[in-house]
Amino acid sequence: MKIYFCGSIRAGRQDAELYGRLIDLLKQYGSVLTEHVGFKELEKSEKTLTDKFIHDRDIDWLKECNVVVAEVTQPSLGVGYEIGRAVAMDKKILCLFRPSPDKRLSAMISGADDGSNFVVKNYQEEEAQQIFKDFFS
Ligand code: 6IA
Repeated sequence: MKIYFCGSIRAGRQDAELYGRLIDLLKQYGSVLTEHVGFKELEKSEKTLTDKFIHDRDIDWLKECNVVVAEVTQPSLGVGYEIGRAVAMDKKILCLFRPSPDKRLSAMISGADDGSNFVVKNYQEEEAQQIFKDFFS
């Protein structure tokens, strides 16, 4: 099982540590191709890569993966783009959103939920383990 994890990078790193913990949970189910999304020091390790290299490498990984898991609470153009490309590739997709009074998920994500191939879950972090268990079973 190859898992492509999406989370905000240039759109803001406030959830980076949470991404790291979710990636650790996901490793029980397969290999996570995009583990760097949860690295706190990402800016340093990826600094020498061109944007074209990052884009083309990520699209190759997206083609290669079996499932996409996206943390969508912090809105990110890159994550939205990856989800759209993944839909076009017929990938199975799980989007995770932490509701709060000041955040509303885009209708283009919440409205894409079809209950099977594209699943959107409102969650709190402690529920992630059970959500992954259900999604991967
Ligand atoms: O628009 P954003 O930057 O928030 O897009 C984030 C999403 O795009 C993530 O899910 C990643 O899969 C992908 N992505 C964007 N930038 C990178 C990157 N390096 N390395 C890998 N994946 C990326 C940027 C490094 C830079 C801050 C020095």
